Amino acid sequence: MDIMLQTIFDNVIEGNKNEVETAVRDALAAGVPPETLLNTGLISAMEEVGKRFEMGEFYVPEMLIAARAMQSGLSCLKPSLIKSGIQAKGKVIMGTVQGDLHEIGKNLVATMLEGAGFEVIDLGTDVPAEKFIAAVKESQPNLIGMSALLTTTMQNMSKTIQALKEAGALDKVKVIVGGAPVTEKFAQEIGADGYASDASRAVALAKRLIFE
Ligand code: B1M
Repeated sequence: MDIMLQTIFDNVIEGNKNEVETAVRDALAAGVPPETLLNTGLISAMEEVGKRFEMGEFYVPEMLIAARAMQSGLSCLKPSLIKSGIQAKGKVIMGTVQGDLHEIGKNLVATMLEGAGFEVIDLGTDVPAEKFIAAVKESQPNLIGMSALLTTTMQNMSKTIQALKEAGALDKVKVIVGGAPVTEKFAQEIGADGYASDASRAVALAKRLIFE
């Protein structure tokens, strides 16, 4: 791995927020493509953090500080990921479902959607069905994006879709789902309109569902 990417990777794992910010800025200034920084530096570091957690080498606090470092890196990268001057193409409500506090993937999807010209209303994490319903009624989006990172909370995607249907909030709105444990098959089973395995596929899916 390139030395700059290795520095980002190592500092995310060690939770060194300031070093990650500096390394991301230096790499951008040196002309490293933002997508490479994102995938090879930041995302792969979080995958390594997950592996260490599974092996019992890392605990929640280490995971948390690594996540903070990753978020800082992502913030530095955000302006480069978002291309300025793009006209909004549609409105998307995003949230991590109830019981789930994981936000990095959801934030990344939101950033990439913004970059593609969508207006994104981010409801945050641990979002109950009622909050999605209220947001649909208030903002009338074209699309709802739900994220879940836990096998226990992915079931809440199904409950949320059900509640949205019962409230008549899905008559004109499509739903897409994603997150590490979520699959295409699961998305179909729960009645979602689409599934994407990563943020750029989520953007392509959103465009397809809204404009085709
Ligand atoms: Co948690 N955690 N965590 N965690 N955490 C995982 C998910 C886990 C796989 C770790 C492991 O065991 N290897 C495991 C889940 C196991 C399971 O359910 N099968 C786990 C666990 C167990 C837990 C706790 C229960 C730990 C505990 O307390 N004992 C606890 C639960 C808290 C809760 O939510 N109620 C917990 C807590 C945390 C922290 C708070 C410490 C922290 C989150 C901090 C934060 O987000 N601010 C955290 C972290 C950081 C992780 C790992 C290490 C990294 C997640 C991440 O940010 N990845 C994670 C291990 C892993 O995933 N390898 C783990 C980077 C991110 C870019 O990827 O979110 O997958 P991801 O998003 C991807 C795609 O999934 C997709 O696009 C993104 C890439 O482009 N995507 C979408 C995501 N959402 C999408 C939506 C879409 C489309 C695509 O459309 C709408």
